[in-house]
Amino acid sequence: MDTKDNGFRCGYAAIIGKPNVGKSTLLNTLLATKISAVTHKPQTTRKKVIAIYNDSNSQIIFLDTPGIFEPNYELQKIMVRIAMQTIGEAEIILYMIDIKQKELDFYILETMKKIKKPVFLIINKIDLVNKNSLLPLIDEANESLLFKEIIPISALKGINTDDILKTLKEYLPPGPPLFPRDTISSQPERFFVAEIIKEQIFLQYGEEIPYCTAVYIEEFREANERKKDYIKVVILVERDSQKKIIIGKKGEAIKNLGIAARKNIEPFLNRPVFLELFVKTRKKWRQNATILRSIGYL
Ligand SMILES: Nc1nc2c(ncn2[C@@H]2O[C@H](COP(=O)(O)OP(=O)(O)OP(=O)(O)O)[C@@H](O)[C@H]2O)c(=O)[nH]1
Ligand SMILES: [Mg+2]
Repeated sequence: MDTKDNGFRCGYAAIIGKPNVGKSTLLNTLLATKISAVTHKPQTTRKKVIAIYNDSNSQIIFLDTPGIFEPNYELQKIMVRIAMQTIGEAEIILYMIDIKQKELDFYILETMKKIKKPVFLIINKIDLVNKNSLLPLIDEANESLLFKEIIPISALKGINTDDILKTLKEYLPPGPPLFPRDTISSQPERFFVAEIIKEQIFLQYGEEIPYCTAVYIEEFREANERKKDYIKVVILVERDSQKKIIIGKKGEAIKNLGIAARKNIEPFLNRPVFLELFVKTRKKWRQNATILRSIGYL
């Protein structure tokens, strides 16, 4: 199909906002695929996630970002930097807030003022409140004059999410697709495999464990027709006590982690895998630029 002169539209849209507002959930709903990690805990997303929406007359490259918040240590600083840089890469910004937030976040609003790009305000989780409680927030947003569009949605229930696609297409520049139209991401499979394992760590372990943990893929060997892919995964922790918790009594916890991760990796890759998990202690890895670089954060 010739996509040059037939009204085809293509461009980048970044989803930004505080941690836990539902950015990654929106991405999954818009793509009707589980692509970005979602948990009930904040700071689930640490790296930019690229997901490509394709239909007959558009290609929208969505950039999911880590939440913007006051960072305390190097890893968190990097996460916020990634989110801010991603704003620069997109044509349109989807600034998402949680309806329960009640008011707009001052720090992020200040940033919005400096952006010379269309910003949509996406008010998420409207399934949790009655419609009337939306009105003060919409008034405040209108008065700020910062937003080209204001779209209340439920990312989880898929309420009004099609409006985002429809409206985005009106703002995207005309032009041919930048990626092949059957592509769902420009990031490699191993990136998503690490994301799935990290998601399971967030879901299965309590308190500080998820935040002291990083996952990276040390080896990813694709199998020939009969065998399974072999994936060797390293889970970094900061202390030996955390390593013990990850492994659990008689290795029970890490075994369950492996099973749950594999259950999610196999449908994603659409093939069976052999997953091997190793835990390594690296003191203060979250502060260490060399380690952060070696595991792909810098
Ligand atoms: N009720 C309700 N819950 C939602 C909705 N959207 C997301 N959630 C929940 O909010 C929590 C956080 O969702 P995520 O998509 O991980 O949020 P995020 O903004 O990507 O979070 P970070 O990656 O940590 O910045 C999860 O428990 C979601 O199920 C929604 O529309 N309604
Ligand atoms: Mg996220």
